[in-house]
Amino acid sequence: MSKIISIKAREVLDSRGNPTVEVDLVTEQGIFRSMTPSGASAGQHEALELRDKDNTRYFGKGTLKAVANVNKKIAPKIVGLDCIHQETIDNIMLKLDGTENKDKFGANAILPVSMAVTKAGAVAKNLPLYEYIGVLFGVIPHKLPVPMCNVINGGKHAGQENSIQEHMLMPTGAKSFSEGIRYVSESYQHLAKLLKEKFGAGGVLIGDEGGYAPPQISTVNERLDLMLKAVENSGYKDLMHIALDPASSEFFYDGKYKIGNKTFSGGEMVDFYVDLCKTYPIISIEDGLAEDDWASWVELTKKIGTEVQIVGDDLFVTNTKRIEKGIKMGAANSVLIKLNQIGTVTETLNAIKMAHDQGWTAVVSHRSGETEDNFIADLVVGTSSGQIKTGAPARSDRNAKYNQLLRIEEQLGEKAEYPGIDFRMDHLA
Ligand code: 2PG
Ligand code: MG
Repeated sequence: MSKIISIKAREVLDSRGNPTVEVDLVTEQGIFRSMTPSGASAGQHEALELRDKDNTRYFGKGTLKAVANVNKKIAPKIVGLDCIHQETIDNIMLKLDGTENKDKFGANAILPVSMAVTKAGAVAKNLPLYEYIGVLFGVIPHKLPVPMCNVINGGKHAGQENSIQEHMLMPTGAKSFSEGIRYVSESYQHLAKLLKEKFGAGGVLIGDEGGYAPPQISTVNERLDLMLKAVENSGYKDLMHIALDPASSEFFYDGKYKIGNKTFSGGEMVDFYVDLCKTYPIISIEDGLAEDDWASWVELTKKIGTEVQIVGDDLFVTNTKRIEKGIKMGAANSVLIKLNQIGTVTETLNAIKMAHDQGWTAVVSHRSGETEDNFIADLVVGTSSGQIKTGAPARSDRNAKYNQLLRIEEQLGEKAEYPGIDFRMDHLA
């Protein structure tokens, strides 16, 4: 038995300086701490993030209600249980909440408890966290992910309107995770050099996810040209691909998409991506279409889904009901995975399973508002998902995850595998 002795939540700050919920869960084996991240370009169908709405504190974004829900309502029902029963504990919290969207407690109250239970369970079983997640998920983990590193930030993460949100490098030609993250880091430094030469110090403003957010350029072509130049200057030409997350629900108004001062119908948006993929080595597009524009998703997947990974984030919100619908319609071929979109570890694992069972990929992701909690690094290895997006290789809220992956790679030693360019093919291996 590894009984949960106590659970205590408190309000702490995330990477944007907004309040979030931290939980300390105590067993005889120690204190297990987890924190909830928070999105800016959040999907409308996500589980509820409970905010106090008391405008005298943190502009109404306080999390004292969520904290109280953990301390007063969740903890009394969970303390005394054995932490190795992840699914049972998650189900108890779901039942106590009793709503479809975690409206009563808030996903930001439920999730840190759920993650802390997983961390305690791993220690109770004397396993590293990724291996324990592997046990819960049903794989023997040895696969490191190909990182998607957001080196140019746009959209809401950079204070820009009607612009593509994330421009990411994927080191597909590297031989290992550590080599890949080095390629990206060196390219990121070269990119800073190019931006400084072009625009001076104002060119290297940083966005929410640690990437540059140069206000002087706004078109996706200019951004991608600079990224490719930086990659070339680093000596990694042909060893990197590009992934995009336009987060297009943010520039979708009354059935039309607006980028800069150009307006696109769903069909025109699809053609825009088809053309862009002809010009640049793009291998993954997330949220190219808006969260309820299912028909355009189907069209994009039909047109380029064989060559390009089509990832649903706001579309699926890590929710098996929406993923199931997407699978039936052929609306994508990949699911973005964010724990706090759904609110428990068990439901997150089920979402990944559903994707993998269909031969779809799953991309484990951070939020734009992050914390020092590096749980997702173990999650991506523990589920053999093979891809993680967690920002630029800069800022400790982002590098906390990359650094944990470096440690896991070291621990796995000879057994560690890195899928490289085969990240879509062998995610079931
Ligand atoms: C996204 C995420 C993370 P946010 O859109 O994929 O990059 O952004 O957390 O703001 O929703
Ligand atoms: Mg997204």
